[in-house]
Amino acid sequence: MLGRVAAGGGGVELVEVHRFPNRPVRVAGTLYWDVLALYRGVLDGLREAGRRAGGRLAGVGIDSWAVDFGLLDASGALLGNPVHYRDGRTVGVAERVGRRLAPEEMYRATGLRALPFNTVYQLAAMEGSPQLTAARRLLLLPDLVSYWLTGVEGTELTNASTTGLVDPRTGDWAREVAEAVGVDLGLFPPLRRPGDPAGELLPEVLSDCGLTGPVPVTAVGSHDTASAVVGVPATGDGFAYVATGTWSLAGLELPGPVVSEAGRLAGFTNELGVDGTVRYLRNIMGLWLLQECLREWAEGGEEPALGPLLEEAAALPGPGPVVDAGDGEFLAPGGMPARIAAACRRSGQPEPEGRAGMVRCVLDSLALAHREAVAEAARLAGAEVRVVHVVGGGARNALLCQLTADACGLPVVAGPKEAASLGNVLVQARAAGRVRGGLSRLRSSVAASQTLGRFTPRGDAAVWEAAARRISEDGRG
Ligand code: LFR
Repeated sequence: MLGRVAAGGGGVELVEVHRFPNRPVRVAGTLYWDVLALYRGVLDGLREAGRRAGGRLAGVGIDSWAVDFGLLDASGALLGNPVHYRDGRTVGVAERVGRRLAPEEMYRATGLRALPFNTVYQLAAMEGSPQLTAARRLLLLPDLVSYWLTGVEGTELTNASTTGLVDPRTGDWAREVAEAVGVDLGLFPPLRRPGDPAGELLPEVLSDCGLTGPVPVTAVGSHDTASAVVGVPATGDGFAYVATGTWSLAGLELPGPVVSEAGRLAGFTNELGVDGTVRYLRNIMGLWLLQECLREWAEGGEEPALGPLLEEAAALPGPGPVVDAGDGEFLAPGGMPARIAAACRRSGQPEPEGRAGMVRCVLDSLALAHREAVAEAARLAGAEVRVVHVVGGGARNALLCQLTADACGLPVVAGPKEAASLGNVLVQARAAGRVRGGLSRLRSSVAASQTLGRFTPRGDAAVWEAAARRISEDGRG
């Protein structure tokens, strides 16, 4: 993404200059990220951005999904392909780690929900492996890309807060947790915060990409969700957000963590945001459920068109059968329509009918999960919510936005789709002195320059309460 920020921060513009596929690869039973293909995509993108900007870029910021990492040896060489957080290596690991440090204590120290793929569990799954034994450095994915581009190592804090090794109150490592679970914190380079300098593009990168130096790299909210929440175009407080893409991350921005046993049991996490904020949210499976259905329905490598399916789904009465879209049983890839149908049967509901019925079931289930997350976050944090902002790829899905408004019984503001890139660019622009002020200032530039959709709740919220009851005896994982 090439961003342009008007001096004074009046407007922010984004142009997509390059898009590349992110295709994980299964090798000998392990699901890996193809990290060099991703890095090549980054270089191609920088080259194209430079071409359109006359060879000069004022800065670069990097964000990606969280928790995953590369391990380096003493010479700085990557020791293996980073493993995908959806890989099965962490199955049962949280329970094993829980015998060393009780889950209640771990939550009290980190405020982080025990999702199976948290970095701390991935490291525990690797305990004693030759790779971990040889490792001298651990770089989270955006930090790894940053290291390759600049030669400078660092651990960006918002992403570090998803490792399960950070105390959200201090913004520093939770040393007693690391010690109890046997993680060597010396693997992590020093922490840096969004806005901190993170080096300059290396000469070889400049020449490979046809750029004129120096090009500074700035730490941003390198966790995509941290950047996406910066890009929420809220014009006041009292807002909840749903960052929807492969995941739906639904919750509140708070001035500090809420670490309570009730929150732990309800599956809420405290992730660190830009400017010392906390995202109090729940991970919901998100459009992954739909992506996996489409992948399953592909014929000759061709997925069915989503547009007509959404139209048909919108015409169905709803909410129909629903599943718990927060349930970890949907984490792994493969066989999604059958798994969703089985979950409907288990809770005594009919199976969704046909492909449109399945699409509707996924969207009803997501809307329901958004409703529950927003309402429970507000209750647990003692906050009031007057509007829900849907940002990320799902903001383009009008049916999802409308159902979310209906289920929440609140107005939904939809967009921008590229909230994470906007948040990334604005934090860079502020570090460079082009924009001044806090998050509300950055958000007003987004609100002023992006086209947003608005959805008013329809119908009776009681139908959503009834839908919630249909799956509540399943329990929340
Ligand atoms: C969204 C996201 C979520 C995180 C998940 C795994 O892209 O970053 O916030 O829980 O991916 O890293």
